[in-house]
Amino acid sequence: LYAYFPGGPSWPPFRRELRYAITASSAISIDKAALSGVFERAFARWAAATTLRFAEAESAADADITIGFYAGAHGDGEAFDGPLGTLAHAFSPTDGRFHLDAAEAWAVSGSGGDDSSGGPGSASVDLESVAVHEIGHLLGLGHSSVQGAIMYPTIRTGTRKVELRQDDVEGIQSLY
Ligand code: TQI
Ligand code: CA
Ligand code: ZN
Ligand code: ZN
Repeated sequence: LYAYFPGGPSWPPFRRELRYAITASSAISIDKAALSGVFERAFARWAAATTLRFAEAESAADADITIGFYAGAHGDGEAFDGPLGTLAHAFSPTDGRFHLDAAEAWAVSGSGGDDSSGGPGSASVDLESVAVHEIGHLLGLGHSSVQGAIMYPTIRTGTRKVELRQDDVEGIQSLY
């Protein structure tokens, strides 16, 4: 079953249109347009299940959610650890910070659904899959006990898992 953060924080009812900015991506080699596409698709999956709407903002000053890639220590006391291990972390509502480890071999896969057999190379990490999971955290979901759910706390490297399961949908619809 799905879970919340302690105290059940969520974005308040007057904040149903959330803006996100990709503020730090110079440490990785994916171009800005491809990155925008990945995060747009990842946010759209949660928007489709809720009354929330998401739009990309030009700068962090205009954004509710900030997304950045960082290597090692980056000022929040939660240092990244090089390839694999921790891939990313996101803070609970309404903090809005979403950080990704710049040391991962991030892969951008095409649009479409899950692909557990093929997908990107086995050493690489599918960016959209991680983004969908971390957005769940940004919106207030903790980890699910349902294997196969987006919010289940493991993913195999080299696989793409981007489609919300019933458990994810029930969890987010209880918040929004
Ligand atoms: N990052 C952990 C995660 O997002 C960080 C974390 C651990 C966490 N416990 C938490 C965040 C409790 C919020 C609440 O789960 S991770 C996966 C998954 C990670 C893990 O780098 O280990 C994904 C990032 F679920 F597959 F294991 C993305 Cl998809
Ligand atoms: Ca890492
Ligand atoms: Zn961080
Ligand atoms: Zn998680």
